[in-house]
Amino acid sequence: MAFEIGSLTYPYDALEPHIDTRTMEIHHTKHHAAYVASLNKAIETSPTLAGRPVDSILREIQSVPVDVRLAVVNHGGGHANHALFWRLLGPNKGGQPRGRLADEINSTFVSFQAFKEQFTTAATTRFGSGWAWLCQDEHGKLVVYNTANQDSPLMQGHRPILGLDVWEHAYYLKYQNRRPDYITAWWNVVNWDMAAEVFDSAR
Ligand code: MN3
Repeated sequence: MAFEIGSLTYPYDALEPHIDTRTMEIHHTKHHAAYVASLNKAIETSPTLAGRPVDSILREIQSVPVDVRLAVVNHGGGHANHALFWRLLGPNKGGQPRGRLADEINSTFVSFQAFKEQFTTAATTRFGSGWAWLCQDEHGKLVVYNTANQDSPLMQGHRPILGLDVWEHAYYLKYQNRRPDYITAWWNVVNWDMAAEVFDSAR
């Protein structure tokens, strides 16, 4: 069973004006689709990986055959990262998390505002292409950082709770060189209920 990009739970224009329709469409049907196609191609030659969820493959990246490992890091990471990214967006979202995730953010980062600043810095200062993350580390503690390219936090035993794609393809059509404006806009479409669900499912 080959990997698929899946469909979004909202239309491409649902995140306007924060993330524009054309960017959403190209990002999903071209960029995400390309990662999935390349991942499927890599896995074709490694039957031991077939049928396994991508998250599980990334968690055990050291057991992936060396000849396809880099392809799986890049394209498997690309698939897993984007699949999570779409789930964590939605129209009329933003605001702040509630419940256990909110409590954990407050106790770890002092306040939601302080967390938001730390995350924004991680997203702004990622040089070149990559992602900003809120993750649970191997001890279950919340951590904020960024990764290069499509490197998934799953590869270091972390569980991503919230991820922001800061590759230029994610924002260039609307924001050009203004990554900070894209980051500011993105906070308005974060689906915190979904992030809380991801967080709670990690227990
Ligand atoms: Mn992307």
